[in-house]
Amino acid sequence: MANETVFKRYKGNPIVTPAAVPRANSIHNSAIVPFEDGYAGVFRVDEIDLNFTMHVGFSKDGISWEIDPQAVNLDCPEEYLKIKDRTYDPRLTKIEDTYYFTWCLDSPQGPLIGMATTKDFKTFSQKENLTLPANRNCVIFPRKVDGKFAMYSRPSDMGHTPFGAIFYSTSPDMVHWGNHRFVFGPQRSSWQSTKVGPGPAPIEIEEGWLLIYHGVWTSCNGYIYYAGGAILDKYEPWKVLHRTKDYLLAPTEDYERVGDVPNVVFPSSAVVLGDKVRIYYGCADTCISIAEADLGELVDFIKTRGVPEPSV
Ligand code: BMA
Repeated sequence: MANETVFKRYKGNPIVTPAAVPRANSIHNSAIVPFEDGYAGVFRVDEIDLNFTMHVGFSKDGISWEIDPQAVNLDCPEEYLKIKDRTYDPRLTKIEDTYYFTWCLDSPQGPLIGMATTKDFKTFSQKENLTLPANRNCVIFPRKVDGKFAMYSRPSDMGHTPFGAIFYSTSPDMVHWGNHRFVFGPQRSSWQSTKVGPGPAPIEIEEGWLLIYHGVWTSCNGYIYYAGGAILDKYEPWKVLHRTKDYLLAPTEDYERVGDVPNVVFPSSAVVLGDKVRIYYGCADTCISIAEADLGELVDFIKTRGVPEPSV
């Protein structure tokens, strides 16, 4: 094990492996939230035909999971929206009593972001797509900002996008989105020099919004994925207040280094547990692990190990 900063890995990692779902080739970048007296999640499963599907799971402690062997069944009002292609990298945000569940859909016109809502993780009602192609990452804020729903997303291209920056958008109704604003992009000479994208939904803290994100650089052997952190202005969340120069987590463990896509830590959910924050992250596109940080230490780390803007 090497170079732990503020996040400490759980000793029992990985917590979810392909053995959890009969048809899984791999199970990784997934969405987890507190639910009733435990946790619920929507898991990305790359099945043994390499179609990518999403499966609901439940857990009492957030560590041992029961995952549905069947893919999630979305109640879809319109033939046009029906999912016929790969779905992946789900995210979840709770606003009031509703869970908003987003995913990336590999449509023939390029990747875009789909969305459904649920209250009970039994029935899911699919809504309008949140973005045009091409966009591969989207997280919804847990409350309205200045009276509007808000999201961070990462416009992309048709393939394994060699660029990527985070944008902020707002909507009065979760259907019509606008006010698209650049938030931050890659940084030269660093682990985040190729692209960055939002990870878990932003967490509201005293100083503003805490965003854990992924940053990628291109080694001579391909992409390497890291986790970083930023604090954004509470009222104008496109304004960066602080952003990590040093990564929060790097792929150093065997289960992060070896897998279908080697050298990946991909944070996709965060849960605040008292004064701690736990992240769930995909490992090498094969399994899921957790790591925890003291929330105060994490905020201090991001504030004191910052990188100057503007990014390049
Ligand atoms: C995500 C997805 C994955 C990819 C990954 C690294 O954005 O596109 O399919 O392998 O990044 O986990």
